[in-house]
Amino acid sequence: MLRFLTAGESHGKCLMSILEGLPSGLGIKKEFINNELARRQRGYGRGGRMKIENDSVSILSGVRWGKTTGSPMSLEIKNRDWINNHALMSIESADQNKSLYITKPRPGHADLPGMLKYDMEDLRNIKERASARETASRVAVGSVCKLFLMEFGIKIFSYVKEIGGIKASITDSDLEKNYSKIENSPVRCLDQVAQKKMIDEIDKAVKNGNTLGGTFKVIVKNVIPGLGSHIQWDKRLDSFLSAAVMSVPAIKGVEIGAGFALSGMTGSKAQDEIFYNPKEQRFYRKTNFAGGLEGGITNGEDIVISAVMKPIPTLMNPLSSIDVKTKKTVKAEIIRSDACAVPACSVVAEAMVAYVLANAIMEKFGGDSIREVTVNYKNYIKQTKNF
Ligand code: EPS
Repeated sequence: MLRFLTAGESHGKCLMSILEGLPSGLGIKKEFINNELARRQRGYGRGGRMKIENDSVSILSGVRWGKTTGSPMSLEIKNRDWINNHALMSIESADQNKSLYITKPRPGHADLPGMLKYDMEDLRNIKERASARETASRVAVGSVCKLFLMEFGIKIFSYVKEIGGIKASITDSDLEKNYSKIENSPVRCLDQVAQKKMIDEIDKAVKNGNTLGGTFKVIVKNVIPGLGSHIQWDKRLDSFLSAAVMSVPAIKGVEIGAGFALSGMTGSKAQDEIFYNPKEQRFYRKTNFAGGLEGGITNGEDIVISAVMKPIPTLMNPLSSIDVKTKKTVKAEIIRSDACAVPACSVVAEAMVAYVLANAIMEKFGGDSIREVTVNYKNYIKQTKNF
């Protein structure tokens, strides 16, 4: 079993993560992790923070001479902005300064429920951890999981479908061929007309002190059939994938395959008929409404997940709130943030999906070294071909 934890505040010294359960012998390339971190930092509509940070990972344990040792990996990402905030973020009680408290919670953020739950008068204690800055750690962990998945030919892609009501018209065919264009798009969108409109919409939101959300899709290719299981509720892989994507800040909905559109289809239209390719000795489908999952088990088709990110709740033109100190109606705190982070969010979702799939592979094939896992994996592939 894999597991990971993250620690760190948005403006603390650093972000930390520990990833445990990877087999030994997996090649780790720091440049790959850093490239994934850079992908997360990009996107039109990001705020001032991304000009300060240049995220890069330090691997503090679990890797020796370029390969995992099987012991927990710890990954550190420094917060460059800590230097501007170290007094505010001090761990010393002598540095406490009540005049620096911020007390006007932003509707939609973790501020108010977090203050009530943790009995905090200063919402900084909540916002520092609730900040989407934490997702840099997840991308670091997810990129290690991606390296693991690559050993089995599994690749993860993502793109933006909609921002602020502007829908892109794109199909998933030729995704790999077109991927460099998606990667180079400031909104991770292949549809040039929609891209221009999305950018205009983001500009408009910035001008009005507003924010925008949107939807994105994560697609996983070269997945084998048989990950996850129907036999128990807590073994269904689609539930883990949904939970992992839902755990990304600001996500309010997740769909697998055709998702909510299935409600309007008849049973005969909504399923993916089964075919067999004797040359490749494998079953396949011509459609993928199921998004690669049937009964909580991968069926060998691409895993397709869509999600909606709500507009970021930190507004430069803030909504009404209550000052928790005075109980008077006020405008919510104005705190530096992003106007739109949907493109970044899709990269974070990729990382979460990578983690869940790496875990599913480890669960099915076990093993303490990459050699052992690979042998088990190959035997299973042989078994499915001789089925
Ligand atoms: C983010 C860092 C944050 C925000 C944003 C994402 O930095 P700062 O708070 O210093 O501006 O830009 O966070 C949020 C959208 C949020 O709701 O907290 C990052 O690294 O992705």
